[in-house]
Amino acid sequence: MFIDVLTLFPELVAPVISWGVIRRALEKKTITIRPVDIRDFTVDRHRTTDDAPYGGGPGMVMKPEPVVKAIDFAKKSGEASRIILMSPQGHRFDQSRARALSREPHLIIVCGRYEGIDERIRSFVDEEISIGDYVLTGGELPALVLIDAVVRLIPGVLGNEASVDEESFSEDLLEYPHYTRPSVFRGLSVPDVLLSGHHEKIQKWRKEMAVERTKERHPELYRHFLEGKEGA
Ligand code: 4GT
Repeated sequence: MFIDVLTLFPELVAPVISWGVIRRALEKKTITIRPVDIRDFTVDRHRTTDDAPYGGGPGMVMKPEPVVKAIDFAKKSGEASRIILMSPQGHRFDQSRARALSREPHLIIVCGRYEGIDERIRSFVDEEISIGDYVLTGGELPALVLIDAVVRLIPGVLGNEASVDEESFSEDLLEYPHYTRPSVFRGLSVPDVLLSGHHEKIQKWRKEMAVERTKERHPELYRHFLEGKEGA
């Protein structure tokens, strides 16, 4: 997968992609991430990317021309591109969106700053995505959240390719509880079943815990899980 990140702060991207699972995916060439500096697509002497809002009011608005030129540049990589605008007004990002995007050959992710980008940018993107109902100073952190969630789903990126079965049960549920050594830590014991070596009992317990937690802590996700089971 090729991922272009269009931003006024390309140097914000590197620190996040330079570590762990994402770095290894880059090294293996499973993915390529290219920060694209929107400022490189300005034509005036001052390399201007923003301007005052029509109608007045506080703050500055990103001009559409440099952003659209940066999109046109990114599209030239050849592959069919999916162009995503990170924005608090977008559809809420979730695991099923991450799963769908993980099958795309080329993502172009547009990050805004200031009060946002000129409204007409929306004619040049395929979808608008929000990572949650809060406002940040730029779209870069949301873009990195999206990239992290998407990249780990690309086959070969995580070492432990879980079985299709395990995946389908865990997808719409919260994780079951995890434990490692020691078996007693400050008086707190690991549940006996996990020490039993009885694989089927362990699987059953984990699934029950996952379902129970989801029901208690995330009713909306739990409803989604029940609906999925009805469909199957
Ligand atoms: C929040 C999100 C996002 C921002 C989100 C335009 C200028 C938007 C700053 C940008 N805040 N972008 N994508 N919740 N801020 O996803």
